[in-house]
Parts: sequence; C-alpha cells; structure tokens
Amino acid sequence: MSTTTTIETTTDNKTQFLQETLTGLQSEPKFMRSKYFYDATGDRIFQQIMEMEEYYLTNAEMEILRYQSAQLSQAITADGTAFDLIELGAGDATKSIHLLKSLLDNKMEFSYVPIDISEHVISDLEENLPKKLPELDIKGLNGDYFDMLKKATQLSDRRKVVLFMGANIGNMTIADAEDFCSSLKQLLSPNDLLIIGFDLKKNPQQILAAYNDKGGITRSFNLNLLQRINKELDGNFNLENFEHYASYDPASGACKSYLISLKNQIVNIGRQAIHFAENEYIFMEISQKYALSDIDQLAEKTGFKPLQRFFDQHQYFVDAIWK
Ligand code: AVJ
Repeated sequence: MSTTTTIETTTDNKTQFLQETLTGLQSEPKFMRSKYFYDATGDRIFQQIMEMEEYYLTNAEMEILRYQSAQLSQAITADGTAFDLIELGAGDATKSIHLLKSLLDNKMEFSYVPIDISEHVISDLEENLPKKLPELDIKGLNGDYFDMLKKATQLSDRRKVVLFMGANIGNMTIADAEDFCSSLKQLLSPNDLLIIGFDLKKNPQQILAAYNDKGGITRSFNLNLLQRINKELDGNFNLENFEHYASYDPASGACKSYLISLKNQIVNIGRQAIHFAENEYIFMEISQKYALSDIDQLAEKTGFKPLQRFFDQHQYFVDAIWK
C-alpha cells in the first residue's frame, strides 16, 4: 500500500470517528459505536478476551471449525464451481484457517477476501496467512462491513460465499440484524451462501461472566475506547471516573455493557464539552444471544433459507448455512 493511500484513509476514518463519537455523546441516552473498540490496543485486549477462562465463545466456535470443517467445506463446494470466500470481521482468522485448509486440500478454486474494520488486522493477515497457506489467493479489504462488502461483490462474477462468524452479528440489535441480513441478501445472488455464527441463549450467569470477567479485561476493553478518544480526538476523559457495568437479560437475550459516570463531570473532546451527570451511563455494546427459533425467524424475515447447522458439543454456539 502506498503512503498516500494510508494517509487519505486515516483522515477519512478520523473525521467519521469524531462525528460518530460526538453524535453518540450528544444523544440522550449516550452511546458509543462498538466498532471503534478495535484500535491496536483494542485488538490486543480483544485477543486477551478470547483467551479468558470465562469467554466460552472462542473455544465453542473453534471446536466447530476444527472438527467440522470437512462438512462445512463440502456444503460450500457442493456445486463444484469457483467462488469468492468473503469473510466479514476476519480477525486473525485462527478459526477460519481450518476451513481454508480444508478447501485447499480439496483443490477448490477460490479467492479469500477478508474484511475487517481494523487496518492492522488486514495487513497482518495479508502478511502471515500466505506463510501458512502458500496456495491461498488472498485480497484483504479494510473498512466498514457494508462498504467493503459492496466492493467485494464487484471483484469478480464468481459465486460468493460470505462468512460472518465469531458472533459478530451479536453486536447488532435484532432489528439492526434484520436490516443487515436483508441488505446482505439483496447484495447476493440466489445461489450465493452465507455462513453465520450465533452465540446461543444459555445459562445467564455463564453469559454474564463472559462480559464481566473477574480479571477486569472486558472492563479495560471498554475503557480503552475512552483512551482512544483521548489520543485520537483530543479528549480528556479521566478513566478513573467511569465504571464498567455489564448486564444480561435472559428474556430478550440482550447482553449489554455500559460505562457509568461516577460523578458529575465535564469531558472535552476537541472543542466540544460533554456533560455527564453522576451515574449517567454510556451504552457501549450489545452482544445479542439467540435461541434457534430466533435464528430461523431472522433467516425467514430476511429472505434467507436455512440449509444446515453446526454445533459445538455443549451447544453453546451455532454456525448456520443460509442460502
Ligand atoms: C466480537 C462481537 C463477538 O460480543 O462477544 C467480547 C465482542 N465484547 N467481549 C462479543 C466482545 C466484549 C464480541 N464480538
């Protein structure tokens, strides 16, 4: 990538980050967009989250990919034609690598197109994946899911297989997930496939613990966004004046995290002053949990047809194939 492109993207991203941050903090109630968690430090803290005792999601989906990649790749390649494998929120691809291997072992003709909001994730992937999988044809895209998805669907006229794993859809409310899936369906052709991962409703204590870990890693993950605003948007949040609060509602399946202002205070972001009352909250993130019936409903409402489901042994998690 040339230096000029890097600088242009950065400026664009920064303006958008500032606008969205101010919009969220000038709203009532206040909110932030969880996609901004992932700066270099956020990426690192998220790695630590995935390694936490309490964060069962990673192992559960890893188990699915590790032991059922052959079946997954069979389902993907059933019609034998070449395709583009587009992965939304690819991360470090430690899970999808099992699927990629299996596809390569079966001599399938495909390109891997990882999309991630984190610039450094994409450059890492492009550098490191070819070392592990020399035959892999990879073209990473850095940006917002939807913008990059549009770009990705225009790369070739091959059929598309979209991977949306890791319970990334959990970061949307059910209403937003419906809009997202509908738009995705419209972007795809009738024979394209979607492989989508959901964290399932389960014991509420277990879910809450995953987002309220004893070691305080999720707490630092949330607070890091304030730090990022300080660094990148000239903010002056005092992190000690905010407290992490996580909640899970078993009825709706919504797991939400908040930062609570511990006192009446003013925070400056650039030239803007933002007032926080004592105990006022910033809604930081939703991690929506699904029942199997919720998942089928989502497919049906958005024009997809559920084809197959893959579970871990505890049924904590499901990767579903939709057409
Ligand atoms: C990356 C959206 C799947 O919601 O479980 C983990 C992000 N936030 N702990 C999730 C997250 C706090 C994660 N996803």
